[in-house]
Amino acid sequence: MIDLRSDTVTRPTAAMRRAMAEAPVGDDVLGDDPTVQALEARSAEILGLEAAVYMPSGTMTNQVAIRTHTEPGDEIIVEANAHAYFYEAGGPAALSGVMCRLIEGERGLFTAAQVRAVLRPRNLHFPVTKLVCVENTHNRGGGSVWPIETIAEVSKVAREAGLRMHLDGARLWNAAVATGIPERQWAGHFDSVSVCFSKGLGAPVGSALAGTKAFIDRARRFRKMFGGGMRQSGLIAAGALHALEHHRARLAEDHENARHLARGIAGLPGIECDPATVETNIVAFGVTRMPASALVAKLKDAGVLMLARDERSLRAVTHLDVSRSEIDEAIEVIRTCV
Ligand code: TLP
Repeated sequence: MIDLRSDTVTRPTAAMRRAMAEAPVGDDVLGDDPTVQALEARSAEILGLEAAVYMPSGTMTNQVAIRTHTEPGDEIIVEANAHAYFYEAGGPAALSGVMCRLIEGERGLFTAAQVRAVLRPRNLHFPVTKLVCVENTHNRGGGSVWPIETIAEVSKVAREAGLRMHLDGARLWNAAVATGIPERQWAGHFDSVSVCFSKGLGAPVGSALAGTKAFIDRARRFRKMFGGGMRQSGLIAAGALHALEHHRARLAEDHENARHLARGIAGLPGIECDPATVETNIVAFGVTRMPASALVAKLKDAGVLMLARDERSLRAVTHLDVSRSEIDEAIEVIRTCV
């Protein structure tokens, strides 16, 4: 099977497994795991923020961030297709008791003017707005990358209004490689940043939430409350540390493979794909002659796995477990199926 469903499907490499097997560990809830501590310190350093905390998933880092920034009854501003709103099982309502004020973005990206348009005056009728969430790269936007100037403008409007800024940077590594703008420069516009090790970086488990030391101290309490306190988690953190040092630069290969795939399927009958929109490792494309689920089933029978985004579009994600020749094979399979 050529698995293009997600970059989450990658399996640890032999070198990563060795690093995991050899990692020194301890009880992390008791503050004793040196490998988790090393991963947290390295993550904070790469992001240029004071502190970081390791968690089991990107969903947990986003939801703990929202809980840490807010109180029940508050409001957060979030894009309508953002993972934290769209794919996290109602977490903001269930776990933080907050209201979501939605902005409709363009491929997931919105403007400072759109934020300004939803700011509320202080008035006893209104919820108190606390947070603006940004996702970079944007998953449902098709791996789109924000112009850093736009983030700076959004951040300026948010700060002037006394709002905090959270970045869902599950794929911030991809944005950094695609633009040459280092992670810390993006992170500098935010109060909290979530990053994932289990997507393009290829580690088996985990994400980190970073921010000021005071913010991360408070977030640790919510991680415990949400059930994310882990014990000898150095075993999995070692995979993440290995990925941070060895798998960031190679994301450029995934981006090149994604563009290659897009060029290969653009113009096929019943496929709507604009290679110019492929900025990182996600290829989102439309299908016009059959329902997306029907194409997904045909592709699966022919040995290629992809996910339907809705009934009119699919997503293919490149990652370190698919080679250029497998992308060529996938293009041929798609050609046959359509
Ligand atoms: N995204 C997954 C699915 O949940 C859709 C995927 O296959 O792409 N933020 C962003 C931007 C994400 O894309 C994801 C995962 C998460 C957060 C959540 O990470 P996990 O799966 O670790 O909870």
